[in-house]
Amino acid sequence: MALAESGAKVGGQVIVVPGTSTGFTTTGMTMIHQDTTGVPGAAEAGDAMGWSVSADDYNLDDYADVLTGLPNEDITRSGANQSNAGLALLLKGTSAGLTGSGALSYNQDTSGITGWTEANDKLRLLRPPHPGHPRGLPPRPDLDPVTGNRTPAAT
Ligand SMILES: [Ca+2]
Ligand SMILES: [Ca+2]
Ligand SMILES: [Ca+2]
Repeated sequence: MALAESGAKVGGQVIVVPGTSTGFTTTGMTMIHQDTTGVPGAAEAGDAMGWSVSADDYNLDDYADVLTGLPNEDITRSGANQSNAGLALLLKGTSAGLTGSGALSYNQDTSGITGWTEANDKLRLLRPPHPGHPRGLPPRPDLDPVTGNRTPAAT
């Protein structure tokens, strides 16, 4: 289970609470934020990391990963600060749980993503809901985990 919570870490965080046969437990609970080793950027007040969370095995290694949105992350574009442009972070799941190592960051200036970074874009999750699925986001290995675009077929 992945939880987003405000009021704990400045800038927000994602907390993974392990589930057991008898319910959730704080044993092995993991908190990841922008000051966690390996996570791009830095935790700043108001970033709102965890505003959105989506757990899925995005890289198909059988460990659940977490895609989380930071709608109030500032992005520098062409030397100018774009306030609240927004960012999405993809956090990697491992056999030992969620980790900051290998975390990827995406904003509208990331190669392959349409549009560009502007103030108050408030980009969160880039992956659109799956058509026909009421809650969206079932595993779709044929779709780019971030943009939702169909990935080119291997040749
Ligand atoms: Ca930040
Ligand atoms: Ca994975
Ligand atoms: Ca934009």
